[in-house]
Amino acid sequence: MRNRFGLLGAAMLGLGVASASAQEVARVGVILPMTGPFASTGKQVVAGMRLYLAQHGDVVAGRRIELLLKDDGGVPDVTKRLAQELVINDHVVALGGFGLTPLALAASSVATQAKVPEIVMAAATSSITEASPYISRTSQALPQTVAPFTDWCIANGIRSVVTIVTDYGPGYDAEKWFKEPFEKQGGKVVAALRVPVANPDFAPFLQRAADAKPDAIFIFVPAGVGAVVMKQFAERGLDKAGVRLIGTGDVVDDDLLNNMGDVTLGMITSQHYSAAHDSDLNRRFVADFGKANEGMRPNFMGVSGYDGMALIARAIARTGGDTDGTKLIEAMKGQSWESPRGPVLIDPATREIVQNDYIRRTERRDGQLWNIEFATIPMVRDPAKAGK
Ligand code: VNL
Repeated sequence: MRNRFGLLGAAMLGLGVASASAQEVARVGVILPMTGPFASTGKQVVAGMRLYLAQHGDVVAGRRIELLLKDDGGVPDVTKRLAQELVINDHVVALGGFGLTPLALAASSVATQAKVPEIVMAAATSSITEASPYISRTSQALPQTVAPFTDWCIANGIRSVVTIVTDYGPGYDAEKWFKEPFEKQGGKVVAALRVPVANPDFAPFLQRAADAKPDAIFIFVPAGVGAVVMKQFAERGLDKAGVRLIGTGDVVDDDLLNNMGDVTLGMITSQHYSAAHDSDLNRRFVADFGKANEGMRPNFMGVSGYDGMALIARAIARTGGDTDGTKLIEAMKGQSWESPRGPVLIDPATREIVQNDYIRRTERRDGQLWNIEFATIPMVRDPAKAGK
């Protein structure tokens, strides 16, 4: 008996040592709102990250990637504390997630001081990547989505617009990057309305906008909020009254779109990802994402989590398994690959994602609602950083 245990013990010890040296763990700290009003974003991003590892394997250059998921509930002070704990106690090699702009900004000083890459996979205010030289992004910068859309509006006879945005960073970006290029091309923003972040009631804003009788109402709200907008738009009878609503894809995000109903039919939006994107890679992404998540459809947050994980894995591969934070962020610069959204590139100068913008129309196909891409503006750089 003794002998057998002795042998077994030695064998286990031997195995343990061998696997530890062959595959050292590289932990990635993932901080997301998994509870509260933005939980849909947290759920999407982490599902995307996990799917990437499931499809590609979790060992890269001899490092086994392990995700440590933390819920910040959407509270910036909590995000910062969790980032500190993950860096100091868990020795994470990178931080990922960041569901909202204030949350991404809250962690930026931790990334800078600890020299640990912070990969933003949801938040979209342009200035975020300028908050730390250790920040890169796989979601979007709002101006990337909005500025090209104004060209489409002008080309399609829209001349007067009321903008409605959520009253914080990405909303200000959307408002500004609609107004400036639109007016430069002869359009006019006749009113710019801002709706509170917490418990928003869109009805009075939609009514005010409609009363101004613009050619269209342009709207930005963060992911997870669009269903309320569309419900209140329909309740006021504004769709039946012929009021034209256009916006960023955040309003008709794929996670919620199918339950929004016919009010969305024909809506034109601009964004970098639709689950209906026509590529083999995307069809496989959507199918595998659904299989792993009880039929959930990926939205632009899901694909950003997937690509955020891709970026971290590609950087570890490029350094040959060296997880020094400064080497990792360097190794992220200039990376390019095919994403389920289309081609993407990490701009080496700004660490910002460069990607296609698509103009889409919401349509019913086979009984389901989809955002069908019908025009592509290729490889858009964040115009807010041009010439900086
Ligand atoms: C932000 C921007 C958040 C766009 C979003 O969804 C979004 C942000 C939560 O920067 O806070 O769709």
